[in-house]
Amino acid sequence: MVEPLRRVSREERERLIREAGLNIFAVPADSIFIDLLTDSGTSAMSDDQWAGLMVGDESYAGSRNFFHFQLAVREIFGYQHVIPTHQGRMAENLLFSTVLKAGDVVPNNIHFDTTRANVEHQGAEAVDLVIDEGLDPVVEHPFKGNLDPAKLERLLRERGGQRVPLVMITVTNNSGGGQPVSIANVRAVREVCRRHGVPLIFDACRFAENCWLVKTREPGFERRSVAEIAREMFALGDGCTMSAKKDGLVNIGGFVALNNGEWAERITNLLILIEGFPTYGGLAGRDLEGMARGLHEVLNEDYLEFRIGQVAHLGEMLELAGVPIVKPVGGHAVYLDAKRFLPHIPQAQFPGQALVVALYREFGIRSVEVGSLMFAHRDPQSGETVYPRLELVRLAIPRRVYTTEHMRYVAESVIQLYRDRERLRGLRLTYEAPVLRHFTARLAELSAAEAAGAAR
Ligand code: P71
Repeated sequence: MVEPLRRVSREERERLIREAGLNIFAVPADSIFIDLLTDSGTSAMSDDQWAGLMVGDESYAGSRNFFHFQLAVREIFGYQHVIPTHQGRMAENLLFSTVLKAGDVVPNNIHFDTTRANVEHQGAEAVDLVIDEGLDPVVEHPFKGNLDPAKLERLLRERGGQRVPLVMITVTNNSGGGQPVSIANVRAVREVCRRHGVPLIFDACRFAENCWLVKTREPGFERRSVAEIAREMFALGDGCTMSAKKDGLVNIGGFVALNNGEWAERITNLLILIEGFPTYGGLAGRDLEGMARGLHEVLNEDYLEFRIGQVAHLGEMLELAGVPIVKPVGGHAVYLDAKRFLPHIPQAQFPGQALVVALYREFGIRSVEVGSLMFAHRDPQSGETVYPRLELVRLAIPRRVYTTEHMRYVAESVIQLYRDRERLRGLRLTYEAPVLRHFTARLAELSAAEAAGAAR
């Protein structure tokens, strides 16, 4: 199947982004030339997956596609109880509303935005414990997604009064630059969890990409298949949540998989109340078939080599031209370091979002901010705004969609923007929602005088 790309004039893009309140989520997709907003749900399905849709069994209960899906998850992840959901955040919501209470603490390498929001929605605290290298865009380390076992040990000791019902590890670590977690690190975290009697749950969105990076970067895994590495990794944990819109290679779908039968039973009861019957979980039978096939396909190593290579190639083109990016390049995206790209714009003026706006206005490319618009928040004690360490712009590459030629266009555009960077100005918010504000925020560009005044 071939999809046409539409070129939109600069005047039209200028008008569209202004009408969108400088929020790229509000620009219609038809008016975007290269869409790197996300790799979530945007991948192209294979011939085999499309064929699978044709054998969808839309029975309310006991659809054959559910059993295919259940078998695939059990084979790949090794967990006994498999609960389908329509996407990842529903898996998170079901898990957290079942096992968390107000005042609990949930550690993670770095919580993704929906994960953090779902933890906080239960009145619990989301704590990020990535290794220090993971918060430095420049330092080279093969596994910058690793969760620091010493920080975890300290947290589990010092928060004696508070419950820690589970520890999470996000593979790959999306908010920290799509960085992988090593098997050695999972083992170390597992050991801390075991000593404290706390279950370990993976956020498995990009598990195949993580396991490919283990195969190519972690000593001792060169000759192991990605499927074997995945089995080894998941055997170290007690369950996972998954948005299959990433490494499930589908446009919609997700699941919770667990070994704990008591948790699974409580989640299933809640699933029936808010999502659907346990053998479809908010999806059509054909969607379950697409996931069953996609979860196996994503482990194909020729595919993974091309996929990770394409992302790395975009990174290399940018790096050669001196554009500041997060190093090393991770699994699903190249992340621009907005702090170094736009040093003249302070974090309070959303340099990442200014870059997102300019990439669309000048070149028709859609990216997403992962920085102060997504993560800055007011400290409840001091009332001061706390800014995230990393101020990034993510160029996420949909799976099996774009060619090298498209990547070259993206690289040339970003390089040109980097040369013209001094012309970019900071932004201010004109509207924000109380949670997950980046999806619906509206902003305005500061005038030259305002920018100078605010920076002072
Ligand atoms: C991504 C997304 C989806 C998204 C989020 C915010 C803005 C634009 C797009 C979703 C994730 C994720 C991780 C590690 C859970 C979810 C939720 N990521 N964990 O990266 O990356 O999954 O979207 O299926 O509900 O663009 P869901």
